Amino acid sequence: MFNKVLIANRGEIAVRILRACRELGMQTVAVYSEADRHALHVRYADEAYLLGGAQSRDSYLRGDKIIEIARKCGAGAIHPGYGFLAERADFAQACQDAGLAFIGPRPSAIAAMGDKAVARATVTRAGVPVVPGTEGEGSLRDDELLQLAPQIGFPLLIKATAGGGGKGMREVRFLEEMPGLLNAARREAEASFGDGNVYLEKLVEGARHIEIQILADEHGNVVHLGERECSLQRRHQKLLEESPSPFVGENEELRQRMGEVAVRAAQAVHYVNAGTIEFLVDKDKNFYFLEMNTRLQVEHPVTELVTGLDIVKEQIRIARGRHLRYQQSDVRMNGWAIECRINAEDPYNNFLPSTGRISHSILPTGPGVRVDTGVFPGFEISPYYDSLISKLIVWGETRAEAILRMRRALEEYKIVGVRTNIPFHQNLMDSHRFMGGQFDTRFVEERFSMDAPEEGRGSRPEIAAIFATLVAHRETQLAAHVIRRGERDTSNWKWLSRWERLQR
Ligand code: MV4
Repeated sequence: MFNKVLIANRGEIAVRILRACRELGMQTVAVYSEADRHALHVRYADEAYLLGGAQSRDSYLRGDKIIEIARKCGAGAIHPGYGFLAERADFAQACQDAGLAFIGPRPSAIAAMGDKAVARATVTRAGVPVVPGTEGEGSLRDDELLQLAPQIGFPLLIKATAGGGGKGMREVRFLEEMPGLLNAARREAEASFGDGNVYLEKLVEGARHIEIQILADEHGNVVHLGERECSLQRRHQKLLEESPSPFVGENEELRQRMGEVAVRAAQAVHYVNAGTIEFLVDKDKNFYFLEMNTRLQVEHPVTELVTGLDIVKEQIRIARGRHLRYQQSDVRMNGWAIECRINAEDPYNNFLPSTGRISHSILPTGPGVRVDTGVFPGFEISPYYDSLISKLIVWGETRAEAILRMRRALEEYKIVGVRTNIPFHQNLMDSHRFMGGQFDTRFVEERFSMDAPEEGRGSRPEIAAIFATLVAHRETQLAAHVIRRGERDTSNWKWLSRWERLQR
């Protein structure tokens, strides 16, 4: 039985996992890259070991080195977080071979769900609905796919079997354009995954992306923790998630059916630990299995806030061989939670990543507000990793209260030094379609536009420097004086001039 855990990740999720370990009384080990010497997860852990260079392949992807460190320092388990090694069956197997607990599913479950064609075939046999498309687990040649396409019907999608995240995906509207698109999809899949295999699915238009969180122990017990609405995304990057889904809402019957199907999909691969089943849900509320994510997900906190469960602690308990302490009927969803992903990117410039040092920041706090972050003032946002600065998560009794609370929290949030997508989220909170819960996966890219940027934004860097200095000296007082509830416009620029007036 382990009581020392190595966290094979960085950023906000490494800190999140460290906190769960701390609460469970476990000892913690961090690993880090050259770029992360001063990172929060390194400071937070009991011990920390350098892996190598800033590039992921020299550090966080070095499974061999990570296992060696775990053995040397006496860690009994590895938590992979998300990304990096989290869904590598070979890494999970190597942990097992080294006598280390992998805090996640068995290698066989990762592999079965990692190949999307195998996953489709496996869950279909378990009675889980999938989008009509090609069947079976074997790889199909172009001539076979071209022959099957008219039976499936157009428009359809070519998808990579090794895929996920939309890579190697192509929309086909008619047969004549299919050979070229097959070529392009195979090439992209080969370049991204080293595997050019593809399969076909009928295109479901105007669908929502709704996923179900499940937990499974080693003794055959599986429960679901309700759904998350994940349709608000851009180029396959989720930007906002909520639970419940406004589309499922009060429809307990739909929630229950989706939950039962998700549990069946997990059971089909003898799943253990936390996992997520992604569904496409069409206008008529038909739902179809898309894929299963065999890891802890970025957006897990919204489920935590509505169910009151700590998913990471549950993962650790499960990996220690414990039984789930509750049945499906004990799981209740209470209130509403929304998560905004705060990214270092410029929403006024095509969401271009923004790098640099966070000179100052003020985090929103107060009732119903949670911020999961791995950065702090002085931290350098580098181009080596994803642009996630933090996750701002709020809880409210109702969706309306959660939205109002999110607006309040976004106003309080101040980040100086890099551009962030906070203005995007503020615009989104004001959007009538968002407020009405009327959006699908195309909404952000096709129907949403930002207000014009505020005057002066980005034009006077010296003011940013002055502002930063002022904040450094008067951080708490400044916040107390200037931030008033209900003031919509609290951009850094207006905030500065108001502060200056107060000083006169
Ligand atoms: C689909 C689909 C419509 N019909 N499959 C995108 C990434 C991959 N996980 C699956 N994806 C989709 N598969 C069928 N048969 C639409 C998407 C899709 C999507 C899915 C979830 C979240 C956002 C999306 C954005 C565009 C397309």
